[in-house]
Amino acid sequence: MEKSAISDPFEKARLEKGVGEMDDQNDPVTMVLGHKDVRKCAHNWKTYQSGAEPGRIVIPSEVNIRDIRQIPFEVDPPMHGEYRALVEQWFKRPLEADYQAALEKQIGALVDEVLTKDSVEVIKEFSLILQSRALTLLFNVPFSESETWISWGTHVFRSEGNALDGDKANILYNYIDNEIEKSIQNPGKDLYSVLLASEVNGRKLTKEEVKGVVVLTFSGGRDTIINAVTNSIAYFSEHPKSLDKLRKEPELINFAIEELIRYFSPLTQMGRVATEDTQVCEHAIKAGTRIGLNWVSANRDASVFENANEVVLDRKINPHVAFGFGTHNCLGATHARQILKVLIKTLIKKVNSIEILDAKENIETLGEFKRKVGFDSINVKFN
Ligand code: HEM
Ligand code: EMZ
Repeated sequence: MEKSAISDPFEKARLEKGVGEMDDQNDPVTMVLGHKDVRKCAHNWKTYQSGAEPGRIVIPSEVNIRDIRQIPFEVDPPMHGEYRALVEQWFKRPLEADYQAALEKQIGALVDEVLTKDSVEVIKEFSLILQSRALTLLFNVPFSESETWISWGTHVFRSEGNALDGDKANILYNYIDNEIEKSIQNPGKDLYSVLLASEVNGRKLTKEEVKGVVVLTFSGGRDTIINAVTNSIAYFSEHPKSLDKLRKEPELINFAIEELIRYFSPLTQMGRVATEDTQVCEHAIKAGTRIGLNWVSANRDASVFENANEVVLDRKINPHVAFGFGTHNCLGATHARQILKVLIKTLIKKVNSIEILDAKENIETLGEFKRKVGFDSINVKFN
């Protein structure tokens, strides 16, 4: 099998039962697997809430390592809408020409650098750096901040081997507290200052609320982007013809981005807590227990996607849910799409081929299911 291929472990359960069971730190999850059911449950925030105990809708649950509520992610309507309205425009800035030009400069320089090396470990020497640098644009802070962020590694709450890591979370929290104080003393045009100046329900946001938005901006867009970038490099390495096709027909790039995101689905699932006894696919869900909106399984649903297990680069109708669905759909999607667009355009311009030297897969275990997320490490040579 190709190294860049990602198979679908959920097919049988999706077809036979529509759900799959997994335990997570003694707080089991009923994973919803079909595209229609995932969208239905994501839409139904009254029955399946996000505003539970902070950390509980994340799988693996983060209740033991944080008590800060991430905003707007762990808030339900109507308050969710109030918060979201504050940041919606800010998260659309990646569409601006200046933002794109800065991204092109950053990614161009990084690709030039890796082209000079005999071997590049893509995660640490490419994707993590790319992600951290690009995030300085979203925060609107100096480029040099990215050096600190790179030192945190690929996940802000997890260490090597994926163990939840409270000490690591504290590094992030202390950093953010400090940045918030700096912005209070000296307001600027950065995300912290903008949030500190904004109001909900006629009052200023509290420091705790600002922190809740900022933590989410750091954590939501980190391993997801790193996986998307790394998996894209692996894919184009093994499919040079796809890169040629995009070189000749750049009008297909936007379709290719959606298709790669569908195929990789960098965020496997997100949980919700049931507020009442209910059912999914005739499977009882008790009030107070968790379901998982399994985006990755929904994105391989053959009743929606023809040749669901293949990358169809120019797939035209692509209602994937890799960025979620409904109320909480990904705020960072504009930034993520822009990164992939600039990455692909830069590869087209500067890179002839990419050779995989060796790779170690990153496999998530979800009950009986084993899902490949991407790589723990992957060494390549850029030519
Ligand atoms: C929400 C995926 C990149 C920030 C979500 C959700 C998904 C997702 C599936 C829905 C969660 C839910 O329904 O509970 C992804 C993927 C990404 C990506 C696949 C990259 C390829 C980013 C980036 C940022 C970000 C770069 C910011 C820097 C957020 C935020 C939310 C969110 C703030 C919550 C929105 C809300 O609650 O209204 N993301 N994400 N994401 N994402 Fe992303
Ligand atoms: C949470 C989540 C956000 C969580 C939209 O997803 O991303 C995960 O990587 C984090 O661990 O805390 O921010």
